[in-house]
Amino acid sequence: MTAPQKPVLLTGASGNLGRHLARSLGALGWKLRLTDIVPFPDPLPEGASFVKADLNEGLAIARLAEGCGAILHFGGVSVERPFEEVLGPNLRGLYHIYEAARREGARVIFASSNHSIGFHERPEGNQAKLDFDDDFRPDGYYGLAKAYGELMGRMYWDKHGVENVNLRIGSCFPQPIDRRMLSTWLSFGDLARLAERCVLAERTGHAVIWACSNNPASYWGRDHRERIGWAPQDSAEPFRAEVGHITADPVTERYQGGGYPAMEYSRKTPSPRDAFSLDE
Ligand code: 15L
Repeated sequence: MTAPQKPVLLTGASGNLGRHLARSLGALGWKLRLTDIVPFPDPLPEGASFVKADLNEGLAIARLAEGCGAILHFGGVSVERPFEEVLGPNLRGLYHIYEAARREGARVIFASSNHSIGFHERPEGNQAKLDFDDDFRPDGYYGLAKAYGELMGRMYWDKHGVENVNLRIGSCFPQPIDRRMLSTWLSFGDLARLAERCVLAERTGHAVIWACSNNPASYWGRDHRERIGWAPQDSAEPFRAEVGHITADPVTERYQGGGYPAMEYSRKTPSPRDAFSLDE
């Protein structure tokens, strides 16, 4: 079992994914510094500490990151919310994370989301899958903040050499619960193995990973998984018979982001497949 030499900071530790990572990485003997704006609800894994902190507070984040070799940034608002609620934790908070990483020479592993590209249409038949370097098409303020986070990673890599891996997480739940998740599902096991590789990989540079399991119905293609040394082991396919239903909403069913593009949607007709074309 390999553990990183320096402590690893995990933000959003009290959230669903954070709790799972704390348990899995703690069990590997990693020295974890956990933080969240709400108390950690579980018994602390051996070797872990918890400090309550607000991502809006730069000094608190800087102190938490002291001596860390990597930051698993899973904190912030995790669903679509009004702009003002996203602004502090997801935009200013991210700046605090990257400034701390720059000072420490730490790598950032950023929990981005499929909602940074959620307005891409779902590929049908033999239509091309989406690659890591296709355009962002955020499907709301939350997805927009994730795209901003990925671009912040690119800027800190270009300007300061801060390494970062951006995980475009699909749907990380105990099991897929609707048809879309046959494409987007990420198992907890695959997430933990991915986080482990992101921290332990020798070099990452600025990288983007489609964080979904080995789903035959995936919408997503090329990314940097080989550089990280990660291959998903689970698949949504065995759940197909259990998740038959599709929604009645054409906007939800058209786009990769599912229900998010449909929130507050006010167009009369869909935007063109190519974002820069005129309406068809
Ligand atoms: C996300 O980014 C959310 O955090 C999660 O709650 C799900 O909505 C997921 O995306 C998804 O797209 O299924």
